[in-house]
Amino acid sequence: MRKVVLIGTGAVGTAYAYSLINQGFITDLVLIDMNEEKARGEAMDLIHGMAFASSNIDVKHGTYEECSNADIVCVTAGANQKPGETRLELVEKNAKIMQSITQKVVENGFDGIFLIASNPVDILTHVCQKESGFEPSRVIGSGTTLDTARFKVLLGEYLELDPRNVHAVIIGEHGDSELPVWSQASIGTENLDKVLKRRNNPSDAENLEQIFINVKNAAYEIINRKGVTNFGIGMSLSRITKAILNDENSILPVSCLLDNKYEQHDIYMSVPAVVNREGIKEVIELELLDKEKSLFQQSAEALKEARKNIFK
Ligand code: 6V0
Repeated sequence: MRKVVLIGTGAVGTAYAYSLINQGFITDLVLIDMNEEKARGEAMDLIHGMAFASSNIDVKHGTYEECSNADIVCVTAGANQKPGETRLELVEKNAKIMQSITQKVVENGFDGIFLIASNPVDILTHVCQKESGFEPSRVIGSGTTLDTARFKVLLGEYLELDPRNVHAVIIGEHGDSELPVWSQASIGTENLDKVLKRRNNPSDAENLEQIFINVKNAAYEIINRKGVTNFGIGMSLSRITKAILNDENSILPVSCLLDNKYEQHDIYMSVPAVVNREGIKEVIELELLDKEKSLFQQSAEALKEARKNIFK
């Protein structure tokens, strides 16, 4: 059995559920929402798609009791950004929601891996870890998996290459203070700098900087147009879920607890980490340039400032 319990059946949760059932690597999916009828309706809708699914998945709406034998509990509940609102501005209302959800999940005997998407995801993942008392390796935030996906796609488009051949990562806060690790970016097996030297295009530096700005502002641009972002994050969450359930040892930029890594202590931020059946197997410490280190430090400071009323 590979069972996922999803808490929060809004735009993000349902995109995740839809992505999961289309990929067919789970056996059981339970939907929970404070709006029980919404969870029920979403489950009904997904169940009807089973006639066309690649494998039979037991989909239903349910209660927190379903967490007792779940492999993964994914939390996508909480308020989302309104146009112009930053992720960090959601912190106080969503921290309370995260605390109460975590308590209910743990009270019901959950012993698997928490996967958190609710924003601000770095802080809320830490709230979940503290509230649950779980070892940090079993409490993972989606972090900059989505931002990194956007980065790879936009770089791939610019260089006219398959995004899967773009190896580049966004680290730090999933939000306005995130940063690209240009120094470690590679295309195929070649360092990006070498590729750029060969291209010898004087506009590259400026265009690449604009690509990062577009990545950073993607959520705002999407929300201004459609009100929410959901498909990209839904697919990012199912990618992380697959890495866990298939014991893949995949390197993904997820939000994880940094303790004596990147000169940080007791803070959840995104960096590349090895993800497998146990959760976070290893936090990878990249060799950053001084400039990148300083931006990472600024990102940590922004998160600490935003969480100061949450962790006193
Ligand atoms: P939405 O569509 O309003 O859905 C939220 C759902 O949560 C609703 O169905 C609510 O009824 C439910 N809910 C609220 N409180 C509770 C509770 N206490 N218990 C159970 N259910 C509850 O929001 P949307 O799905 O757009 O966003 C959900 C969260 O994901 C927000 O915090 C977003 O900011 C965040 N996102 C995170 C992303 C990431 O990359 N990590 C990306 C996009 C959005």
